[in-house]
Amino acid sequence: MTGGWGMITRADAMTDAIPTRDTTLPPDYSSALEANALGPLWTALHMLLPQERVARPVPHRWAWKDARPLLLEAARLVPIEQAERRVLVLANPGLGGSYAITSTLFAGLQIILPGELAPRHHHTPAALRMIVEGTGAFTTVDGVRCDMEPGDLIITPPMRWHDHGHEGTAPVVWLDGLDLPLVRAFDASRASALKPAEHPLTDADPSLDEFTAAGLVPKRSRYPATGYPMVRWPWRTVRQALQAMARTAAPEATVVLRYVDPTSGRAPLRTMGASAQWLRPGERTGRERRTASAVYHVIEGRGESVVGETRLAWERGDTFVVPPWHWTRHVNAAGDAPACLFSFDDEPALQALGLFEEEIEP
Ligand code: 1HN
Repeated sequence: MTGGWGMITRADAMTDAIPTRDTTLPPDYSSALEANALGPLWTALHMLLPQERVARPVPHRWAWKDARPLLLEAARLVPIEQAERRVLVLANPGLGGSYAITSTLFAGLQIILPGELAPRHHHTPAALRMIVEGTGAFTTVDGVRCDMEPGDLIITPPMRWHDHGHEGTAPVVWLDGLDLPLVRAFDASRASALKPAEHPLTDADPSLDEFTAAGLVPKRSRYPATGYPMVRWPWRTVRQALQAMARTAAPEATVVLRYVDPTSGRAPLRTMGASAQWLRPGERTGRERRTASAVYHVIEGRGESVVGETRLAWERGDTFVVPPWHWTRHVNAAGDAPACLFSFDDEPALQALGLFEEEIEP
């Protein structure tokens, strides 16, 4: 860990510890620095500013077939009253047990049983949910009832009250995505005290009655003005849109739709963006890399993605992570069926900070 110029290794660059001792200096001087909460920058500069980007999170895939029985077991072992939210955290193996799938993003799989209520709370981190399995559950966001169907995207923006309920007959599972590690880096993470789940004030959400066609937005909304006019993007409509685009796209073109606030065209949340990709039967995409990190979830089909040096095979229900600046391509392994990938990322945060870059190979 110590050493002078040019001796900082990649391993050093992967840790947060700053070498505070320069072994070429008199020990008394180093001790005096430490005693005064001072440290030499020159032993750490190459670690703080490596010549190549270094990402601590590694590419990884969480298989649905492994996670599903463990979620069902959690539902048996852990009462919802005790858990508040019954979530298994997707912990990136490169991040040493932190509650993070990348340095900025959190992902977890949440299970709720019929009849259960997850109480109302709100918090400073933004959250989104991608429904994985089951029907009959709903989430209430600021009084707006959002039904959960597999493949739906639902957001809970910062400080919006939300709770979850389940009126169906079988367990429901969804993928939670939050900007929690980023918010924690600002020491800005905070939640409210709990309240009981509320009876929804509406029986629909704006995606069902006010944003039903692209290019049209209501002149006046019947929903409260919260700054987040759309909170749910039903998979039914997203799939139709992807399929229509795939029909006319050039064979070499990628078929990707971005989820946006339809009134502004901006990402659904300030910190997180989301996309849905359609991979035609047998399609192999070109390679792309970005400074944003992304979490992918397989809504439909099977295939594999090559992320940096790592090959990740996937099928429906699997989740995998693409760390920043890793060349990535996706392959639909099936010759006769499309594959659909949902992803969320921290691109809006990087854009806001002037740190977003991407490269797309032809
Ligand atoms: C949270 O509030 C939810 O509201 C899910 O369902 C996952 C992970 C970390 C912190 C808060 C929810 C969460 C979370």
